[in-house]
Amino acid sequence: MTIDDDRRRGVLATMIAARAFEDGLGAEFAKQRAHAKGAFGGRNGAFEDHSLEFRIPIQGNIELSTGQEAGPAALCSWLTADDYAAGTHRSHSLAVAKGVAWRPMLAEIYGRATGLCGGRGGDFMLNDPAVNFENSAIMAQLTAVALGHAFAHRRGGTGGVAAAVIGDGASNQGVVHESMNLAALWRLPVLFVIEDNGYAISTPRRRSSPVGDLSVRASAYGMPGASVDDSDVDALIETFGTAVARARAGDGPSLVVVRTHRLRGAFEGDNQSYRPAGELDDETAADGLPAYAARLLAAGVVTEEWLDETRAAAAAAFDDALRFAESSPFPDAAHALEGLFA
Ligand SMILES: Cc1ncc(C[n+]2csc(CCOP(=O)(O)OP(=O)(O)O)c2C)c(N)n1
Ligand SMILES: [Mg+2]
Repeated sequence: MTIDDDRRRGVLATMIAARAFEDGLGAEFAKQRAHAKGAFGGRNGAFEDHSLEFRIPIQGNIELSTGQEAGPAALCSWLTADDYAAGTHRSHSLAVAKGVAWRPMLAEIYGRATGLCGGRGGDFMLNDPAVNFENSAIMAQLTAVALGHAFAHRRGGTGGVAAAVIGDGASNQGVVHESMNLAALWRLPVLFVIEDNGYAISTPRRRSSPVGDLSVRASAYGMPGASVDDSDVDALIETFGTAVARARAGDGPSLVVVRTHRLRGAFEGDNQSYRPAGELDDETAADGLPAYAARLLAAGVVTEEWLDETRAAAAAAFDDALRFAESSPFPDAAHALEGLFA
C-alpha cells in the first residue's frame, strides 16, 4: 500500500492538534489544582465547599493521552464521519482525530450546558453523534457496542466500519474476548485497536498479561493481528490502511496493537512513583511527535513554516474552545432528569 504525502501531512497535523489540546488542558488543570490547594488545601477540599463563590472549573478527573497521538491520527486518517469509533477514558486524541468539535468537547469536560452531553457526563462522556464518536469510563464496555455499529453498517450495505479502541489493561476484560470471537465469526467490519502504553494505572503490562505482544491473541480468533511501535508512524498508517480496507471489503475484523508511551500520569496528579527510575525519561525521549515532524521535514513533506503555522493554529483553537467553555453556563438543575431512561 502506498501512502501519499498528503495523508502523512494530515496525520502529523492531527498529532500536533491533539498534543495542543492535551497541553492546553493539562496546563489549565494544573492551574486549577494549584488554586484549589491554596484556597482549600487540595482539590477534595474544593469539592467540599458548596458555596458558589468558587466552583472548581473542572469537576472531575482528567486523563491525558499525551504521547499517544500517533495511533488515533493514523487510524482516523482512513475513517469518515460515518464510521464509528469508540474510545476510552484516555480518548482526547481519538476524539480530535475523529473530528469532534473542540468547543462542545471542552465544554463537556468543563461540565457546561453547551457540552456534548449538556455537561452531564464530563470527560468520560464525549459522545458526538455528528462524527460517530463516543467514549466511556467503563473499560472495554464499548467494544461490544462497536460490534453493533459494525453489524448495522453491514446490514445497511454502507461499507462503513467500526473501530473499538482500548488499553492494554482493558484488553483482558471478558467482553473483549466475546466481541473478538463474534466479530470474527460473523466477519464484521471491525477494527480492534489496543493502545499498549505498558501500564494499567500503576500495573505494568507484564503483571496483567502473560504474553508480551498482545497481537498474538488475534490468531485465536482467526483474524489478522499486527503490533506496531508508534515511533514508526508511516508503518502505523499502512497497517491501519490495510485493516480498514479489509473490513470495508467484507473480509472481517483485524487486531492492531499500537505500542505507545503514556507521557503523563494515569490521571493528572499521579506522581508515577511506581515507575522504575529513568523510565519516564526514556519514554519521553521516545516521543513520536517530534520524531515524525523531523522525518517529514527532512523528506520535504512539510516546511518549518508549515509546522509553525499548524502549531499556532492548534494552540489558538484550544484558546478559543477554552473561552467558550469557561463562559458557558452550568446546566440548569431543572433539566437534570432529561435524557434519563432508567
Ligand atoms: C470495568 C472497569 N474496571 C476498572 C476500572 C478502573 N480503571 C480505570 S482506568 C484503569 C486502567 C486502564 O488501563 P488501560 O486499559 O491500559 O488504559 P490506559 O489508562 O493505560 O490508557 C482501571 C482499572 C474501570 N474504569 N472500568
Ligand atoms: Mg495502558
